[in-house]
Amino acid sequence: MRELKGLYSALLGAFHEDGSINEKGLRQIIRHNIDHNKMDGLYVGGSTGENFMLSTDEKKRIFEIAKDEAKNDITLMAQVGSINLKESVELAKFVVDLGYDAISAVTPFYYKFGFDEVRHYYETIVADVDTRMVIYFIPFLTGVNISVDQFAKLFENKKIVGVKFTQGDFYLLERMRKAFPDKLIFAGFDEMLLPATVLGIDGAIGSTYNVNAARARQIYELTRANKIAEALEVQHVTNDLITDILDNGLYGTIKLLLAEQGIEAGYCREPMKGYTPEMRARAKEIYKKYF
Ligand code: NGF
Repeated sequence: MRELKGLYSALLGAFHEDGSINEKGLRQIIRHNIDHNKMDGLYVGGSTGENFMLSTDEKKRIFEIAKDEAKNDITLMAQVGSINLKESVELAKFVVDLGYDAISAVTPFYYKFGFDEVRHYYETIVADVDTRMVIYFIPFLTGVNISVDQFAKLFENKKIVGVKFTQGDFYLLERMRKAFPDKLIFAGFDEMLLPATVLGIDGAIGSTYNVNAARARQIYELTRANKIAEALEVQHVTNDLITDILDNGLYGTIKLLLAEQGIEAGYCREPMKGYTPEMRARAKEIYKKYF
């Protein structure tokens, strides 16, 4: 079984201006993450992949393209979560058949699901697949909070091996680390990679790693080597970059920065907005400033 620990790029979606999948661009982004960024893994079908705006067939096509391009060159984790549980089950089977190394699922969102419903959701997704599940915990977007005691109940299922922790609550992160030394914890906020690493995460999954992989690797390795002051210098530059990216529009700006490197990362999917001339010009400035 392949090691799941390490740094993952949350794979961007690549779309043509009409919203259809840009297969050539998607393949280029995947290769860039493998050959240039030297990532340990790719997180396919997450927020960064604009997954929640796609049809089931489009999600499947992206999972297929990613596996076809990456082959066994990198660890592949597929985000299959959806509030359509039947779709999640179908996607989980689909990616396991494709040979993905692990699955992940966002907590069910929009309706105010109780913990029993959340637990039923995860149990149902993993029931008929032989794979490892990483819970995607992102309460600021889903509104779903899970306590340490509730995580303990979810982790009773041995197929549920970890959590992608996209949360700024470091008290909770420390409690989780202490309570679950054998579970995998992946940090989800790139701007907090250093403190999350201090607290003993097993890896990280992020959107900005598509363009800022070298600095992310430095932060992760320097912190693990206890060179905190040096790591902090790199986190400072990284956070200046992330602040500029967020100001200009997160996923669109990352795509424009990749375009500066000759990668056809394309457009975002509607209703995310297209590129204004100002946004394009600002992305060029950001590129010059940081790369
Ligand atoms: O994009 C978001 C949502 N979060 C990502 C990451 O946690 C999402 C994070 O990298 C992810 O891994 C996925 O599912 O695709 C941020 O973009 C980054 O830290 C900048 O805030 O907000």
